[in-house]
Amino acid sequence: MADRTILITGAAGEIGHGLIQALSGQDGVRLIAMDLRDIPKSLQRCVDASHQGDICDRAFVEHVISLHRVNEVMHLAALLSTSAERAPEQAHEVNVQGTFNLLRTAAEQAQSYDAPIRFIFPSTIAIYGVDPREKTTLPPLREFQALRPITMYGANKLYCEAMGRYYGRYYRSITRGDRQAPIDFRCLRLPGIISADTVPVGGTSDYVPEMIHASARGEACTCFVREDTSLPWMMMPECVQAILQLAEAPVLSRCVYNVASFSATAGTFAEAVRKHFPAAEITFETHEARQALVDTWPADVDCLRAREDWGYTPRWTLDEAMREYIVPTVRARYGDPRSTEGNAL
Ligand code: AKB
Repeated sequence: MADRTILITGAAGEIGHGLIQALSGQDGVRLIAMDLRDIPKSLQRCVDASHQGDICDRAFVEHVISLHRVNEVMHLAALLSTSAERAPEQAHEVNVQGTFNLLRTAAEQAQSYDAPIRFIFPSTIAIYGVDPREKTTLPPLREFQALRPITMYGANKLYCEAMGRYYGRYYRSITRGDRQAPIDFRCLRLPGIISADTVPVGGTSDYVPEMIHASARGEACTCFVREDTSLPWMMMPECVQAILQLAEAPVLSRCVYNVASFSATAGTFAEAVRKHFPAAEITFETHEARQALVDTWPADVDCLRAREDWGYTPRWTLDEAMREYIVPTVRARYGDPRSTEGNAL
């Protein structure tokens, strides 16, 4: 039997793709993919089993977890911030009830086999809520500061962090005696993530990946936030590596960790993109409601605890990431936008 049987929810999403590619074929690892959407054939080939279905359906979640005797969950399925503001009740259902179904079922399975289940939960900078007037003067936020989300997505994720901590530390504390808690809950608060392979949908930090992919395809792009809007960022390979490192870390002093590689404004990204794609047509036209969301997310976060506890280290600065990761990958994908030849793929 494999040492790790990992259930990946939201497997067909951006992070799911990256994680499955990184874990596929590793010794002692069985991968079980789950998604509401069709799981592309190219991903199905990299996993041991895949299931299409809804994490809100408790019977389905129970069936998959017990069928494969899952001992690790990487729970990526979620409605992101912009989608969640468009359908807040549905977001609550997916982001909270779906997470609860997974935690509860995993806890039951852990108890029946008397072995805790590791549960990796990507949270977000949207759990923070800073005063927009103070945003650019605040020092990088620590994990316990400014926990006042203004979005449904941020509120959902913050609550699920607390629910995970409960299952990981305090579950049935009055009656449990000296038995260990059923869930080994580990959470990263992710910044804006940029993938050179995929374009995100439904997030509010999507303006940077949109700008990069449109420019690489030779298309014009309108950025929906102001040029001076700053957020923390990391590249997809760094995100995947951080999730794997956290999942494999032996001992942790806490459940929740900030991670990010650098902080940058939308204007700085536009300059970096123009440097590599001189014909890029990037304009700025503020969407006030979406701007208001990112104005409450911190410009930077303090990652000291992740560095100390499990050796998190950013791999790239913005310039390095453009040079070593983004530009070569998008050029291989779309071709050179100045070329008159048809673009690849
Ligand atoms: C979003 O924009 O909703 C996400 C996030 C910052 O968590 N990318």
